[in-house]
Amino acid sequence: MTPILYFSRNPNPRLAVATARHLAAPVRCEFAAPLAPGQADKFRPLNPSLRLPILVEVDGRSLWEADAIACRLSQMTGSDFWRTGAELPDMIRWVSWSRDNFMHACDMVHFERGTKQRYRLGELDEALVARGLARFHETAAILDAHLRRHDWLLASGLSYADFRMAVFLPFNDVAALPLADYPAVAAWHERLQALPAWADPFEGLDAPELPPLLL
Ligand SMILES: N[C@@H](CCC(=O)N[C@@H](CS)C(=O)NCC(=O)O)C(=O)O
Repeated sequence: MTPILYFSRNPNPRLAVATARHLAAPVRCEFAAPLAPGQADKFRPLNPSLRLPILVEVDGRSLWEADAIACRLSQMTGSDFWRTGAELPDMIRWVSWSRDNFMHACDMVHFERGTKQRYRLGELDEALVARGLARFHETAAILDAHLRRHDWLLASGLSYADFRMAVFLPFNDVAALPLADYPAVAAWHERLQALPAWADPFEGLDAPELPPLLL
């Protein structure tokens, strides 16, 4: 028996699959669509919010939230990708900051230009895009200042905090965030893209493409 990591190609499940593959974690990645008709009965006991990623352990216990799953995958593989020692507070600082700041700003814009258009969730709201872009500029400036002095968020090197912070950047063909205005952020994302698990976490997996954008 092998733990199962349920995923789709959307940002948070992509993050979990990238983490699993970066760590060579002993999990089987299985495509899922808990919000699709007829799927709720199977997935509600695994995650009551019907969102991905979900990790189901061999004893049947399930864990949801990409951050919690990344922590578990690091435990499973004995990796310090999720730090356990002196740098743990610093890692949590960046994970936490990203959720309310840089990642949140990216999410606001990506939701309008990407998710809403893929899943027919309503018309693009330019006022929300403008608010997201304003937040992006505020927070990218802070991130850029840090990354001008460091290759990765933590002093000792790559960690899960980098993956979490960058979760929406592989979707920038759609979100069109002005990354080039922040050269250190752009260079940091280039470094991430050089990691095969980040560049193409779905390689070899059976995973339908995301629905096309509404034109
Ligand atoms: N806070 C959750 C967010 C989970 C979430 O919103 N997942 C979205 C994708 S980003 C989802 O399940 N969408 C439906 C799907 O992909 O089928 C996490 O970090 O894992």
